Amino acid sequence: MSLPAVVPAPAAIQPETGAPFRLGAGTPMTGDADAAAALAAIVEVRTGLSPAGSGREGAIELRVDAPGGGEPESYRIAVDEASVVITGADAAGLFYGVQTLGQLIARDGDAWIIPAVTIDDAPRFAYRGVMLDVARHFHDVATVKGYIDRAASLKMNALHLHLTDDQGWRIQLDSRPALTERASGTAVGGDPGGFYTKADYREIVEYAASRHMIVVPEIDMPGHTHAVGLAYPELAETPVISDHMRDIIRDYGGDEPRAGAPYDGMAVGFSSLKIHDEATYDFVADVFGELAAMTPGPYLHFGGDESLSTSDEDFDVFVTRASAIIADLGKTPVAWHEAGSASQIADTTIGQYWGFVTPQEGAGEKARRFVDNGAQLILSPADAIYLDMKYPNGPALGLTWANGPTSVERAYAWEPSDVVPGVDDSGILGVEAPLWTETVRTAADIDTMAFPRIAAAAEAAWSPATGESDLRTWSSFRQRVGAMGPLWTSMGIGFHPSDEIPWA
Ligand code: TNX
Repeated sequence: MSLPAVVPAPAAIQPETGAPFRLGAGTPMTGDADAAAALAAIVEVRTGLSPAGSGREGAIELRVDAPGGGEPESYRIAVDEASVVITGADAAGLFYGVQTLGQLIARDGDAWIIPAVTIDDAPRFAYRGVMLDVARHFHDVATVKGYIDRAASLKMNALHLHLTDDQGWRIQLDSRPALTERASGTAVGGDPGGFYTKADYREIVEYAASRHMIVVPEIDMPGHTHAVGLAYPELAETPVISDHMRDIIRDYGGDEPRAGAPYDGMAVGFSSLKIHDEATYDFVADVFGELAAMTPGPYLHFGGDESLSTSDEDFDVFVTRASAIIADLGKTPVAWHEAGSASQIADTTIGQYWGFVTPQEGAGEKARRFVDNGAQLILSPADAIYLDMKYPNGPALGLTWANGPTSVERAYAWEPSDVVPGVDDSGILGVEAPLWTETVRTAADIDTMAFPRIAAAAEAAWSPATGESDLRTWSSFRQRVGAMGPLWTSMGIGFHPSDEIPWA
């Protein structure tokens, strides 16, 4: 009996000997109404069978049930000829069981079946994220909802929105209206900008919650803040044009940044908020105070990456104060790993590691500081799961700085507990795949860059550690991902048809 393909690999999967369950028009679904609606939508998209049809051939039962105290987000699936039973330990677990069941649906001649199988599954890490950069190019609410659906189908539970950068400010705030009035109109390459109204943001948060995802808003500081200066010039230092910047401008084109003018290039590291001015911290408090009230999830991300024109001493001062402001709001601060260099960062701050799978130039030490403080890390190793890196033999889209091009195999073949020396599972909150959008303009571009590599990140985040499951090998993964082709196509996902994958 061959093992049905599931991505990310489940903790335990056992093929059974009996006949498969036959899916018919109108197969009754009983139990949890939300889960039944989610499953009906997947069945309909995958098979064309409408759950409202007639003709009954067995039954699907969906329920939340954990009298024995199942792990959060865990589920069990039992399929035989007569029935399909999905039991979630909680609503999220039931939702993930539904996602798995959607992957199990297979063709059998003219019919649709679900093979007889037993699956017991639970996540390895609590935080499983994707990041979308809506600052370099703005992506509208419909596109974000589509990305939420895609990520949730792979059991991701966090959407990190990179809401601000040098090129634009994308979230409307009542306390600081000039940000979107004066700093949201442009994007990289002279493309149009855009921003989310507070109602748009609420809509995204609610849609994400309906797919068991939290939203993690990022306001990047103290660098990556040229757009702030368009709205509030008094808060911003004059752009610093280093030799490094001139190199980047030469490689990627674009003009040098100028104070008071929108920046539409791709260089980084030239902007900084004023560090020794109390007005800056009034601004930080206004921005995060308003975001805290709009964001039910526990995390507020304050960036802290690539502040190349802020001195080390000033960076230290800023990180200390910004992290304290967020902690005082009752939220958990998150920062890119550079902030780990600060002497007094709030000790609850989660670090997001974006160095390489093998840390270079002190990145591992900075990252470990968050764990030494008693907090944890989110791992986003750039040479593995930066979804904005070019593919080998792929489309022109994407960058290459992180050892790119990045193959699907390289996105897959790394183990979270081997990245930062001295940090094992207890110090790892989870895994997140960022998608920066300097070259990524449309929803179709997002699909191409994300799929199939996003599945590698999902498996690192959800599945057992490398070596703890026969499924956690590249040869298993490429087969299982190949089997997802028809499902992804029916979901409208335009994946990159990488020649590394045996597509079904
Ligand atoms: C580095 S990774 C950045 C971003 C760029 C990205 C492009 C990180 C924390 N900062 O500003 O968009 O590279 O890959």
